[in-house]
Amino acid sequence: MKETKYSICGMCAVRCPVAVQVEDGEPVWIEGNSHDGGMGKSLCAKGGAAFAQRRDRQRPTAPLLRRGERGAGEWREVSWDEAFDYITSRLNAIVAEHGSRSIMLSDRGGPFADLRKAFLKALGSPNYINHDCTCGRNVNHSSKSVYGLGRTDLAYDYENTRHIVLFGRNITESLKVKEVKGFLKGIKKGARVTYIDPRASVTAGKASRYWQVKPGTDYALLLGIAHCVVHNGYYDHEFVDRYVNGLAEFKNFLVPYTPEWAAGETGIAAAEIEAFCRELNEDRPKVIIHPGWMLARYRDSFHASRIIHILNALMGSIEQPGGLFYPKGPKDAGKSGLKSLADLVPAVGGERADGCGTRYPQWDKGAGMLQTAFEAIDSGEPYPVKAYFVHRHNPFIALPDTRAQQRIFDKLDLIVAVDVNFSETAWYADVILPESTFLERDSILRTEKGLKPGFGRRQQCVKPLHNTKAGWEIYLELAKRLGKGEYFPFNTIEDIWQYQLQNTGLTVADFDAKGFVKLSDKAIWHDRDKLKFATESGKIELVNPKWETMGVPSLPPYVAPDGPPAGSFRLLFGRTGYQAHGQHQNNPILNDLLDTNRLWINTAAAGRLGIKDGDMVRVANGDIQGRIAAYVTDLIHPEAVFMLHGFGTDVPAKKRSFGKGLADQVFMQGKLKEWDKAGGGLNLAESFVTVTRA
Ligand SMILES: Nc1nc2c(c(=O)[nH]1)N[C@H]1C(S)=C(S)[C@@H](COP(=O)(O)OP(=O)(O)OC[C@H]3O[C@@H](n4cnc5c(=O)[nH]c(N)nc54)[C@H](O)[C@@H]3O)O[C@H]1N2
Ligand SMILES: Nc1nc2c(c(=O)[nH]1)N[C@H]1C(S)=C(S)[C@@H](COP(=O)(O)OP(=O)(O)OC[C@H]3O[C@@H](n4cnc5c(=O)[nH]c(N)nc54)[C@H](O)[C@@H]3O)O[C@H]1N2
Ligand code: SF4
Ligand SMILES: [Mo]
Repeated sequence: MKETKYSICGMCAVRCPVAVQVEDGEPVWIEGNSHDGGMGKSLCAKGGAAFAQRRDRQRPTAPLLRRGERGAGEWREVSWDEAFDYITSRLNAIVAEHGSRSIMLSDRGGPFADLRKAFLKALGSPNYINHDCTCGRNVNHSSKSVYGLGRTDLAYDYENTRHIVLFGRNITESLKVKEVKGFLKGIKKGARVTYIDPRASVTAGKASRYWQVKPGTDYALLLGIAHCVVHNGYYDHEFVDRYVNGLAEFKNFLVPYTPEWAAGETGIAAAEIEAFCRELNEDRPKVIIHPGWMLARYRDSFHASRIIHILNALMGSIEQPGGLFYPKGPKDAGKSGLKSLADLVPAVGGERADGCGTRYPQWDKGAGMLQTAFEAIDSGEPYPVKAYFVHRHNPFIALPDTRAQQRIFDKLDLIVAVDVNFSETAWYADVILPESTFLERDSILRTEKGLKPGFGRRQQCVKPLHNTKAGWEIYLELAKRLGKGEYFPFNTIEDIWQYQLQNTGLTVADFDAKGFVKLSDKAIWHDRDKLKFATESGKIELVNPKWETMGVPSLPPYVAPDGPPAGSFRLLFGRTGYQAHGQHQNNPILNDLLDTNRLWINTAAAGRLGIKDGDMVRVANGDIQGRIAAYVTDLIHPEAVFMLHGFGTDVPAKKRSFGKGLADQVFMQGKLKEWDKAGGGLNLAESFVTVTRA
């Protein structure tokens, strides 16, 4: 018998809606869930490789307990019962000695994190942290300082826009299926695209204007653009008069930052900057200037991003078709939201180990900050952290300087990794709990914000092939064994779903037809005359007094980045459409498409070093070095070299990818301790390497 099951892809953190055809208990076809118009039947290459992930045996297929030294890769397969017993007894001992706050959990954030937050809260720890210190933290915090809203509280209407401006937002490769489709539709309808990146990615190939900016100078470029916009009055005067605070101060601050000045810093000609600004003036308010996602990787990224948030406001593009809009939630549709699992558990007070809200008053407590939590593990201050759950997170490659991390992890008494793969971090853990692949598991329901808000369901499409469990089963069982079962009165996923739906008037069966439920038939737009922002003034704050009192200046002067030392290059990195970080390099299908990375190096720079396209080169930073093939090209700025992230694994169990290509993060020595002081994002792009012929 053939049936179609609607679910949510898990091959990357975008989590697209999918339709899976199942025949006699086996998955036979997967495509986008076409009930979702933006998605259609499209899927990316990674989603298409989901069945191969399920079948792959080079991944943990049963709970594993470490036998040898940490990282030695000697494991003993155990029953779930034994794994749970081991974790419970270790945790009980740790809590008895160090208190419940000594437990920490980090994960990949997102719509299913509620359960893990509830779990940790039930254990009495405030130390839940997500992955965002190396992802969108600077962009998020800068958005808070301008609008009082988080990064994801504004979304983009690409399809109906006139101009899309992308600062290193490689939208066609670092992709979300629905977003890239909207982007391509926008281009088809005539939108201009300005793409700014020291490296010409695939997205540069879709752009009407490409600027090969000098790496690390976005803040200068943005100040030049803002100068031109403000001093020529190229902005939406009505919107600005109504909603924006601090324009006069901003204008004054911008005086020295002329386009001519910016040209000197960035390498982009003043006439080009001026022509671009005139276009913005023609195209507004249907303009989208993406505040960057991974733009957040330089020491001044918070401020670069902050200017982008400000420019969007100056364009008047907020809550505007063809511009930015508020993704609406259930409340905006006059409906109740899903009940939170974390609300079942009493609040946990006290200082967080990572210092968010205390040592770092400006940083969001909800997401935490992993590198300062690592400092706490290292120093035992403000209190000891001894047990670490790593759920769907791979800090050894997501954060820089793996060696420095290992030294810190050695101070932990217990490391539990919940993963579908042998991640580099799981390989160093004490226990690996294998989660079932997304095709094989249910998850808690999620809220889907948007112009038409709704709820979505990931459901089990097929049974697990191996001795694996769903996350919800793992955490409920652990909570019970740790004496916290009272908070989770559920036995099945249906029990959880019913609890989540309690106030919504919906039933679980309502998800069967399409996999999601919409709470509004038509797009919801707020009245543009009555917009509210979550800052203290209720306005968009070009100068934010609250952030200033927390030690973050709104408009700091520009400081040029350090150039590479003689003979060195700035190490840049990024993604390909075939891979999600370091997750799928060993996936049989995706490995077949691309099994290694190469080092992009500028033609002239390579010529000086006697390096030809395809030559093996040696890349080094201090005592860290490795060999990789060179890709000699004009498509990268002469000051930088570039490699795809996620390759070069040192986990031998991943036989297809082991040792292939180079890992960028190992070259970022010392960078675990260097971050944007305002926003907290780690300075991933502030490392230099030497390159020589091998
Ligand atoms: N040097 C360098 N560092 C970077 C980046 C970079 O480009 N270069 N990118 C940064 C960015 S933007 C981000 S978001 C982070 C990402 O860093 P992470 O969030 O750590 O990366 P992911 O690849 O999303 O996956 C983390 C882990 O989840 C596991 N996983 C996948 N599916 C499942 C599942 O269904 N269940 C469970 N339990 N586990 C699963 C994967 O096997 C992987 O080990 O890295 C950041 N760090
Ligand atoms: N296929 C695929 N899609 C993904 C992901 C994935 O792993 N694989 N990850 C998802 C995640 S978690 C995220 S955060 C997003 C990330 O989305 P993006 O931020 O778009 O991702 P990246 O590919 O890391 O980086 C984009 C570009 O930044 C450029 N860059 C480097 N330095 C500078 C600079 O000084 N100025 C400017 N303007 N650009 C610079 C790099 O050359 C690179 O081409 O992608 C998401 N989508
Ligand atoms: S972008 Fe691709 S891998 Fe990621 S959720 Fe969507 S289909 Fe799956
Ligand atoms: Mo990310």
